[in-house]
Amino acid sequence: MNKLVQTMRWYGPNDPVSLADILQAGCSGVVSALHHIPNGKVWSTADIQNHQKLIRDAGLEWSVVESLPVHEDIKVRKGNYEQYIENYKISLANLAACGITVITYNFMPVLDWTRTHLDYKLPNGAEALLFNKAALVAFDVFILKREGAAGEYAAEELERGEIYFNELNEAEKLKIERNIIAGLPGSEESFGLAEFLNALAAYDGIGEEQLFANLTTFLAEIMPVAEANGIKMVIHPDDPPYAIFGLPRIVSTAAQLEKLFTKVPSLSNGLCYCTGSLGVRADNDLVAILEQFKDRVNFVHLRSTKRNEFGDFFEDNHLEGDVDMFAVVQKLVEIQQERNLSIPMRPDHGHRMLDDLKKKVNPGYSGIGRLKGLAELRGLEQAIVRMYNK
Ligand code: DNO
Repeated sequence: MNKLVQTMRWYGPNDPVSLADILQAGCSGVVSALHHIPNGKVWSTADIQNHQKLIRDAGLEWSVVESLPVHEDIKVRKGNYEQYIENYKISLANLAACGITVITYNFMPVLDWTRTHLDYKLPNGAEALLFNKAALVAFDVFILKREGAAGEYAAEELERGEIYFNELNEAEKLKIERNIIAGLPGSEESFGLAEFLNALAAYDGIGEEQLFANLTTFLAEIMPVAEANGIKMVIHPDDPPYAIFGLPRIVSTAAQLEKLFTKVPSLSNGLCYCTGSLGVRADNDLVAILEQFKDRVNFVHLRSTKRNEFGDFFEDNHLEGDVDMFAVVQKLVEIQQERNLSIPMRPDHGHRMLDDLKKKVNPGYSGIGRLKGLAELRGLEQAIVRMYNK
């Protein structure tokens, strides 16, 4: 039976988790990117091949690109966007020439994924990533002092944000600021307060409809290159899956995905199905989303979050939290048989635990926590496959 291709994200030679570690974790591939190349520049065949060789020499395959970043100029369709789109097409063709055809990207304005706390202590002493709504409001309204921010929150949210802010000392304020805007691993951008306000201002006058138009125009432009080269573009959902900082969000719900795939129906327009991002919303039915878009799911991030009534969520154990991981993996097992292929999967994030508590780690990407997540997911899939084979 077809089974998920087990991979881990590798940030390149400076990643504290080595390729040898990833191999020992039982992976056959890695998910990686050329992080040293500035956003918008071409990924040359030589650069791709060098990176690919490092991975192959370690006994692994470069299974998926995560991410080929979309320059902000493309998202707002201003400035040098035409050049950046041309460069994007060349990078795609170069990747395909090297045999790499699953390409992850996102269309989140300004910030890639966002968390307020990177060291949320769990009862067992391990640390998880947390999104605390009150901390976000505190930052937005009282630290960043974004114009109009206060008016965008409900009275209770604002009150909780203010209480939260009043209890912070200067060091804590700075830490929250850094966590939110200095750039989490994988984000290609990093901001200070003034720069961040400027970046937000680039979206003045750009609402959901305009951003959607910019995404679908971009896709229409690159689809011929993707199709000609057998490439599957996979869009990563918004994380968190709702508007923050007054910015438009267009990849958060099943309805938005439906709209996207209706507008650009090519099967090269695919989805990076991320349970951790989509699962933050109680109104996202994860199994139904998989079923609905099964022909387009060409990469999978498996992770679970636990939300509360205030809009906070933390990253739970992979098989716990709000995501029904059994049901998700069961559906994935079925889809892989139907489509007769194996879909690359990575355990998305993991707790900082055991020896990793004493080491420098990329938040969310410590070796041991991801190893634990991967091992649990692998066992879950194997058990389901055995049930089908009975
Ligand atoms: C976070 C990741 C994201 C993701 C990008 C894809 O852990 O899931 O950074 O790679 O949004 O473009």
